[in-house]
Amino acid sequence: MTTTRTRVAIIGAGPSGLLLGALLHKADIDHVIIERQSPDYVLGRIRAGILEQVTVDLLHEAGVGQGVESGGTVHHSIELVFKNTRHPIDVTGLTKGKVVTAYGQTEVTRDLMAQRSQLNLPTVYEAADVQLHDFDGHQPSVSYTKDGVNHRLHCDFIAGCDGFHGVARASVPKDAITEYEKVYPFAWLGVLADVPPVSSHAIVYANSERGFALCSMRSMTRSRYYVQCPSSDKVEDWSDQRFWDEVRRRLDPELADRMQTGPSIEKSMAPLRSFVAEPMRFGRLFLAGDAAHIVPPTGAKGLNLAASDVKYLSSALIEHYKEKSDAGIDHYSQRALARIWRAERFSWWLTTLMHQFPESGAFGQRMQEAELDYLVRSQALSTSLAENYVGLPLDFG
Ligand code: RFL
Ligand code: PHB
Repeated sequence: MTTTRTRVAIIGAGPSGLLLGALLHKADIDHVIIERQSPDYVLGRIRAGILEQVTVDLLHEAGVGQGVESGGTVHHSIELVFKNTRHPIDVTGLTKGKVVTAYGQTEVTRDLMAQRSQLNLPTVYEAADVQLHDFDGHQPSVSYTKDGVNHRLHCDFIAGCDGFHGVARASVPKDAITEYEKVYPFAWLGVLADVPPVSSHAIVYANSERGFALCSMRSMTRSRYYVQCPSSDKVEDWSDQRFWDEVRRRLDPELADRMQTGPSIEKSMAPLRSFVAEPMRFGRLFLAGDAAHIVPPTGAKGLNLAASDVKYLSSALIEHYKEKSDAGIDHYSQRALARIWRAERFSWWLTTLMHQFPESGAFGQRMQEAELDYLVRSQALSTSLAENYVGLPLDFG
């Protein structure tokens, strides 16, 4: 058994853990990241694609803004398709100049990983049997096994950045945590392909009687598409041909005609869920990102919420070490949850508006179409969509 010490033990090397590590490093606060998987496995998970300005600013603050600066594509609008017709929403015009940036989670993760290895910051990959100890007391620690050797890492604080299925939230006694959850009765099937995006200036969100479809991008030569499908479907049920045919049927005729298709380089299913755990602090343990909350991906908020949690948490830890004040630590949970619930509402609303719900039938479809008709004609509703899409400021009243 080896024994070491650090100030902050971070569980999980997804975007939350890596970004927290980068911000702590900038403030000279030593930390170790412990990750269950290998770097290649982490990079192989294709997920988010849209970054709010708050997230882009944080990447710059963390010293990894170069990638998004050169490889990201700024979007000023989104396109809503319903009743086979496309309607642009002028997001920038409705939000006094705000934008979002198309830049993949894989790229964000790769940039953060590259910085860590360049700076030689400690990351333990392929750590097995990770366990959290004594976070309710004064001497927390994390134990794990690597290559058959047992290790124990003593620390001041533990940051649980280990995603929805991680060990951190599961280590909290059941009576100390309240969980709120909604599971949707469908999933998204996603395909990544090396074809130019059908719309490079805006993400396309399509409501159709056959279900939801989304056209997104990773670069001018790489696209990401999704279709709503039954949760019971398997990836093997969907040949590339079936997938592309289905996307086409859910778009307006012009986009359907213009869309270029090609062999998938990744294809995966994602269940849709809304979830919040309260609180997000338990003594010397903090939860951040998907470890504490999940949004359905429709609103593109998951990674962005992870980034805002990490901003609040890193500021709180920096305040603790530099200013000897625990005010930030004491307010972390409340501050993060206020923004999280707003994003939960937006993601739930957009999911409900855009997807086919098996139980609501033709009446439900007409209600969605009436709301979408109203939305694209109403400055008030379009503004509400736009201001939530670009993301709330870190400190909103
Ligand atoms: P992650 O990315 O799940 O990383 C957690 C890490 O912890 C590791 N881990 C452990 N490590 C040690 N010990 C254990 N016991 C561990 N258990 C787990 C895991 O291996 C992993 O490396 O969580 P994090 O860092 O909080 O990041 C959250 C984001 O990944 C997530 O919110 C987004 O991907 C959500 N999301 C989107 N968010 C956006 O902001 N914009 C988007 O456009 C967007 N699109 C999406 C999405 C998520 C999707 N899926 C697949 C759910 C599109 C999709 C399809
Ligand atoms: C993506 O590019 O993966 C993406 C974009 C927008 C969303 C969800 C996912 O709302």
